This record gives sequence, C-alpha cells and structure tokens, in this order.
Amino acid sequence: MKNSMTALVLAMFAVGSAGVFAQEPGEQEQQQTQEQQAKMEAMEFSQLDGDQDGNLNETEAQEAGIEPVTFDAMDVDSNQLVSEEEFEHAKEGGSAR
Ligand SMILES: [Ca+2]
Ligand SMILES: [Ca+2]
Repeated sequence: MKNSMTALVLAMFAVGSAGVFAQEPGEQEQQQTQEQQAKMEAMEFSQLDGDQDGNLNETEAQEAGIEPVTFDAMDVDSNQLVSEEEFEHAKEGGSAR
C-alpha cells in the first residue's frame, strides 16, 4: 500500500517535471527578442542611421547589432528600410499591431 502511494507520487512528480520542460516552445526566441529590445532601447535612432537619410537599411542595422530577423520584424511595411517611426514602434511594443 505504502509502496503504491510512493509510486503514484513519483509518477505525478515525473508528469509535473515533464510539464515544466514542455512549456512554451517559443520561449527562448521570445527571450532573445526581449534582449534585442533592451539593447535597442539604449540606442538612439539618429546614432544608428549612419547616412542620416531617416531610414535604417539592413547594413546599418547589422552594424548596430540588430539581427536580420529583428530587422524584418521591425520593418512593418516591408520596404527593406526601418523608418524612425517603425524603430520607435518596435522599441515601444515590439510587433506590429
Ligand atoms: Ca540610413
Ligand atoms: Ca519600413
């Protein structure tokens, strides 16, 4: 009787642990995005815009340490440029609404 109770508790514990490891497949990705966001918050658009044309191109973004995938996410209208508006939007809330 006591043994079967122990087995049950162990089984429940195993299920519980599996649940912890199975949580949120995109969590690590999300964390990376948050790190990127924190990094970007310390940046000024005017500093990143090397040629001062009012847009970040992919080269300028990469020089600033912005991953291409983040650049794409920030480029809401997909014109391969991140305007100051898009940049500020990304800093404030992340993905397009
Ligand atoms: Ca530029
Ligand atoms: Ca754009």
